[in-house]
Amino acid sequence: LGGKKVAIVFVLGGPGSGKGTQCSNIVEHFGFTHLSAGDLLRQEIKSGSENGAMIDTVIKEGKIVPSEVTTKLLEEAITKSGNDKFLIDGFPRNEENRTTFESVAKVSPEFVLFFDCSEEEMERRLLSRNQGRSDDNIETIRKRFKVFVESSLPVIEYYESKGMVKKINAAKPISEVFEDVKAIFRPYGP
Ligand code: UP5
Ligand code: MG
Repeated sequence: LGGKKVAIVFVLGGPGSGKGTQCSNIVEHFGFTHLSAGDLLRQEIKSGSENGAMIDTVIKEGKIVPSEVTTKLLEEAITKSGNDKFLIDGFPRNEENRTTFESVAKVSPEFVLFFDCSEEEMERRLLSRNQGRSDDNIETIRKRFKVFVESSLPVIEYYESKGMVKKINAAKPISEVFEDVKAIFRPYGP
């Protein structure tokens, strides 16, 4: 990050657990900059970059984009930003994402916010979202759940073993989840 000193919170949880929704709330109240890895990748597709077609295919399959691609997008966004506190939403999604980011950014997160929610509830939310996402269909949703359990949960377990995870019950209504989130962020707020 070119020597830039930053505070990072990784916001993790299954597809549809409410990461994006709660990150918007945190930004409003606590002055963080929200970087959704998924949004950055979708922007790459739209911009017609050389990786766009590959990213599009990977997302439709519910798989994980190569670490160096996502890490570079995050690094650029952090460097460009005038802020020094970031919510990184939906990344790292596997152990390779984690180690790649660590070695490039040379920073470990303040903590990991983990939104815990049942697949049944997440599926309901994703199927009623209606924002035209290419991965919000039942076939891709099932693949996303499988990848989450097999590849992303181990990352959360890694941070858990270091005592760095703050787990939130994300199955409650949005405002109730945010009450629990606020209690965690209060020490970091303005
Ligand atoms: N909603 C939210 N909270 C609710 C609540 N408490 N009660 C009732 N409804 C609630 O919420 C989803 C929907 O639920 C919304 O309609 C919301 O109103 C409602 P949202 O806040 O959007 O949930 P979020 O967890 O952000 O769900 P999202 O679908 O974005 O999660 P994913 O992790 O699946 O998606 P992401 O964009 O991070 O990644 C997409 C794909 O990109 C991945 O599958 C992967 O292929 C690729 N990717 C990578 O390869 N690498 C990366 O590092 C990141 C992504
Ligand atoms: Mg999201």
